[in-house]
Amino acid sequence: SEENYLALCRKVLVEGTKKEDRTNTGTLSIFGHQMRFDLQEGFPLLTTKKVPFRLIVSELLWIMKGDTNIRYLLQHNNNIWNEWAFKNWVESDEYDGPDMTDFGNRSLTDATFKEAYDKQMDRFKQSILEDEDFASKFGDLGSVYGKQWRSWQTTRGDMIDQLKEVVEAIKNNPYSRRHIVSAWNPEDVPSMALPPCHTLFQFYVADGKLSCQLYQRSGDIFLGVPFNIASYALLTLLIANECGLEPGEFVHTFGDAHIYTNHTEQVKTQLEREPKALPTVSIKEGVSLFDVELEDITLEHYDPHPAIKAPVAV
Ligand code: THF
Repeated sequence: SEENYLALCRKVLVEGTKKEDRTNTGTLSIFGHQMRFDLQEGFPLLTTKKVPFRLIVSELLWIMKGDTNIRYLLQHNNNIWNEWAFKNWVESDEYDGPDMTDFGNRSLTDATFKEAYDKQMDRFKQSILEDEDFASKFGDLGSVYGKQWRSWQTTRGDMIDQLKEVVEAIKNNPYSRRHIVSAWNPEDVPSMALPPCHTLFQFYVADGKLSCQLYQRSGDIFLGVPFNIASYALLTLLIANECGLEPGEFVHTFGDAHIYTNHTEQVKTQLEREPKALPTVSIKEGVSLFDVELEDITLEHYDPHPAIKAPVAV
């Protein structure tokens, strides 16, 4: 239940080690943790702050389509991957605006810079949406989840559609212990801006129920993890639906689980709140996993506490 998430927050605030990180923000961090969510109890979208469910759905559908270009996300008003594509552009020869080095940190501390950054980011988004060539050049994030899940490149030169294969295997050989999808491709990692945080996941069938376990190498507890729980819970619902199974549990296993130091006040605010009843998610009758669209997925009875804003570390 949501209590598992709140317990993780408390644990990291109390026991976490101060640790420098790639983004120079600083974190409180622990290594190795596991949470379980029974999907029969309701849909695990946090209620102690409002989590924007439509962004979770559009991101998951984007990945499931095998898309790696932020254009689809922008068309659905989803800005969560913008910074990564923006980085490609401002570091390229084609970029002609003011210097954007270390834009993530500078836009937090320097108001004048923030204005310039916002202007360039708006220009970037506009170009991605309006200019197809620009989008294919700078909107593509490379070998991220969509690529690894749907078209893993083999050394033989062909592709593996891991998502399709795992669904077929769950249907044909449900009790197999090999229902694995890996996003971690050691050959691609050195050239990636952000190597996959969701390294690998596995499905498990027992008593007519489908469970899923994710190994997350690195988890941004305040901003990313609420998205990640809901995203893999939704994926489990969609695959269970496709395979004629009931949803079982989502098991969330972590490597480095951390709270960014500029999120600690927000976490404390959230911990003062009382969790409410979990919402439910319904999927339109008869829709197949590979054709599902945003409007086929409905969130019901979601009555969260207000959103809590926090800056994302880049
Ligand atoms: N980088 C970092 N530092 N943390 C992450 O969680 C993360 N992700 C993805 C890629 N890089 C990451 C992107 N996922 C938000 C949520 C998920 C993200 C990125 C950003 C976010 O800012 N959420 C806000 C709402 C945003 C909005 O409304 O537009 C929130 O309050 O929840 C790991 O998946």
